[in-house]
Amino acid sequence: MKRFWIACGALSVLLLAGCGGGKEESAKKEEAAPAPAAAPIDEANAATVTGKVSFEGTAPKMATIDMSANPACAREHSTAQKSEEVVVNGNGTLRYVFVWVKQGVPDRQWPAGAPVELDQKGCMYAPHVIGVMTGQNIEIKNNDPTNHNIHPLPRINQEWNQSQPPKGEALIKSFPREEVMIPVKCNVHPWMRSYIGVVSHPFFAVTGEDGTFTIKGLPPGNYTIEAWHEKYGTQDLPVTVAPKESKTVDFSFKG
Ligand SMILES: [Cu+2]
Repeated sequence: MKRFWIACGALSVLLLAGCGGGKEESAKKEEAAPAPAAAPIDEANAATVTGKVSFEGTAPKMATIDMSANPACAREHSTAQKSEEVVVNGNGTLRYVFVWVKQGVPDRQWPAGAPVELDQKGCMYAPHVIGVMTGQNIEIKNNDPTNHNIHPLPRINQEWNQSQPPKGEALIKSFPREEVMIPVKCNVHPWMRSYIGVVSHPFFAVTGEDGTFTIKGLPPGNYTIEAWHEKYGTQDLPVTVAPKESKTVDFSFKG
């Protein structure tokens, strides 16, 4: 640490600049290290990877959530809610699997999409799993007549928590670093749980009611596709796509 400050001081003299990581300095850093040259994305040759995530075995019984201590939550439901940790679809596939291209995507600046919504409805997060790009906005809504306190628990990004009043204004948040996955909890309602996948490119998807995923717009190349599930962990599969090619990559998790 001492050495750092000495070096820092010497540099300050040379550069006539401070060493506190001020706004000006970080702006300079960004200028000094731009993203790799942004050749136009060759959409005409883009490839697609699709697939499904099957579930083998017996689906575990999910715990019923007891909201009785929080009438404002309980009143929002006509039937008891179950944990969404494992949701097996009617067609034997697994829901809420985050599928992303883990390796092989060219290092460049990819355009981020519109904000992704994360709602708090009936004291449940909806949807249970979302994906965003680094820097892409997440619009966090509170549709409930009660307070929530949203609290992401990242290991790489910065942790924060913020309370949100009933039907309050949406919070707009983003994460600057790639992180698969960030668990999210509510400091008020211990059963509330969601996951956010943050990826440095737009090639990711979350399985829904039919257990399938589609990743479009991939440059031709060799990739590792990873499927992540909160209970069953991760699986990686390789795939090679030629220009305009569409390939299928199927995953299977055992219960
Ligand atoms: Cu809550």
